[in-house]
Amino acid sequence: MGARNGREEDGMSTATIHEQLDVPQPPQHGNPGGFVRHCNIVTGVVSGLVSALVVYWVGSLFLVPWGTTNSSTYVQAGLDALWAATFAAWVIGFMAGIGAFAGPIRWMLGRDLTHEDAEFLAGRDQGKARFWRYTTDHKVVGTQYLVMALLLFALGGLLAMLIRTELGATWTEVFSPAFYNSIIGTHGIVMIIAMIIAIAGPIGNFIVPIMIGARDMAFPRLNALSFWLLFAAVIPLVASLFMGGIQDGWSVYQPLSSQAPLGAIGYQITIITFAFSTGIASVNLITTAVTMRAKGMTWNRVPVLTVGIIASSVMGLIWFPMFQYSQALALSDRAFGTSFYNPADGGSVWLYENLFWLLGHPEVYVVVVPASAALMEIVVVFMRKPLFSYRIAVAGFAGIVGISGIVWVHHMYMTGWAPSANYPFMLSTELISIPFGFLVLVLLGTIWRGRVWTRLPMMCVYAVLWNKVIGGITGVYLSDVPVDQYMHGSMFVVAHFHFMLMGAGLFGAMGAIVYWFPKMTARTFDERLGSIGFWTAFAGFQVTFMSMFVAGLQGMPRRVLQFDNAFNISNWISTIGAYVIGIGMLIFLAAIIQSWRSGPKAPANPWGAKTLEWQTQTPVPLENFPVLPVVTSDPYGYGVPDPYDAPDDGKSTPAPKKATKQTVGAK
Ligand code: HEM
Ligand SMILES: [Cu+2]
Repeated sequence: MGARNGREEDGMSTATIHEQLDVPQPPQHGNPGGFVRHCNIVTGVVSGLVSALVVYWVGSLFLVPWGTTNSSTYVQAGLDALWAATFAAWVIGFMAGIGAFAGPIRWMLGRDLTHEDAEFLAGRDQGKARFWRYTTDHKVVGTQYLVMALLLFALGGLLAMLIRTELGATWTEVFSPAFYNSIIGTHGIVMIIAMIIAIAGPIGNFIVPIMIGARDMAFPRLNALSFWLLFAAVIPLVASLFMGGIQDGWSVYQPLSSQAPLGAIGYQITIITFAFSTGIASVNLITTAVTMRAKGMTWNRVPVLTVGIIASSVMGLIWFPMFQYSQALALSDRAFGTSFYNPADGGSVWLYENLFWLLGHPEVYVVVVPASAALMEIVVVFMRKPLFSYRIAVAGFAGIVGISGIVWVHHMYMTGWAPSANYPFMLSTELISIPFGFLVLVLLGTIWRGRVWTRLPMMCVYAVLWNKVIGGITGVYLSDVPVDQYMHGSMFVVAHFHFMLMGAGLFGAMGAIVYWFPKMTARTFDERLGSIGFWTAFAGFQVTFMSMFVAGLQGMPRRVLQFDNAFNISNWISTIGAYVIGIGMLIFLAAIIQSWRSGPKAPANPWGAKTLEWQTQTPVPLENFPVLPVVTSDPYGYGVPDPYDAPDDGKSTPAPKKATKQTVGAK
């Protein structure tokens, strides 16, 4: 990507510009950062726990006696209200303790943050401590999201191993039915949350601002808020595992969920809080991409990853509130005795299912679209070829954003809600495979006749292409009403969405993490160990879910503890496959941890890539660019003779600058 120096040609820092532009600075009160200097994750957790305890105690004076677990319907309502208030107190108390409200409170008190305060909040000169604080630097927030995603995948993966252990042990029952139910539901929702943040969180936050030539996100403090809200949101979900769990699957259908154990309250508070976190993150990503692009970066020069992240954020922004409402109404029915979903009092369970799936389906594209966009960034670098068609890629994303909101009823063909609507939704569902096909076409077109440089990120492209085709084709089968009449609720459906969410989403995210690892961690990723882990997991994945397709075709229902012996063989094979996934993922995780801790230092541009994030130093300075770049061409001019195009192996010296216009001081 051609770039030249911007306004800050003479290396002026933001502070100097403020002075020159005479930006009035509020007086500095005390040390930079003020109250937030004393806040971190520990003060957050303590403040959250204390708030929860106080609210529980006060509540137990008025609602139900301290320590009540559950009994009659009347007491149940009081108990639900008590725990809803306790979990809410945890979230608000934690956010206060980590310092999330310091900025707005100071503003209200007329003591707005100074430049020094902002620099402190950005984590300047704080070393590793900044990762445990309410830090606004997008690179820190991106790293925090990466660690959170890894933790959630570890929890979701462990639960998956337990599920497969139960299904593989056909001769006995390993877990109690109630606990097994909650493992399935918790596995599902934990993995969904992990997948939603997997790329938009780490890479969206760390890489996108640099990729568009900006110094930070549009709203740095909101950025930190979105991450710490996610942190606070996860705790009630984990707690719910010990409060009877989520007994009715990740979709927590009504009216079952209104009668389920207290764990359901934890789930509801988690989703309500998580929806705020994703909403804030989506607004931030979209505003950053629209308003913070480097000079010269016109829309047709915006890297495709950024376009994919915008598309995914738009879908999240539109549809996530549906999920939030669905749970807020469920909570209200349990704690305040309303009857939104209670047919006996004029409510409707179909209202719940519609609200849930209005998010439930677009959510799969919130996962798959960023993964597809990331792989497009990777394929051009390792095929050394321009992207097959930038326009078709953008059309694919736009098509998915548009159609993804009008397909949700394919999850409700069998509910009896609106049989006459089934066929129009069958049509819209099949239509979405067209823009989805565009994304596959762009990858294949770029691979076609390219000079492949086979490194791990490129291997992920091949793996995801295979999984996408299997997931896509089986999706078309299921979108047909007659087929779904047979397949609905079977293991075939489970295998299909794993091929999409995990096969395309997770394996794509693994490729993206490896590709941007050097820029994010300033370390070189151990590709040998990583490849062993990746391909082991990939092989296990095929075995696990291909045999689940078979079990589904044989008629095996999902979410069952006991089943007919006819399904034994496919379940044994599937369980062995799952353990192989587990081993592969552990090896891959070991490669991440080991490389991050002690991998060789990474050069600024190990892939010889052209997007802006590779044109700045590694480790990336707090301001991202010593001097803001100005863009003069699109980012995919690969294969065009350019002596500057050599991968930075740290040995060969780059060509003299006048060859092509590049960011001054990047190297
Ligand atoms: C280690 C790999 C994984 C294995 C072995 C695995 C296995 C399973 C199995 C066997 C079920 C069905 C249980 C049943 O209905 O009887 C299931 C459900 C589910 N899985 Fe996974 N899974 C894995 C990874 C993932 C990933 C990465 C996602 C990403 C989103 C995911 C999302 C889900 C969801 C949403 C459900 C539905 C839960 C429900 O019915 O409420 N899984 N998984
Ligand atoms: Cu769907």
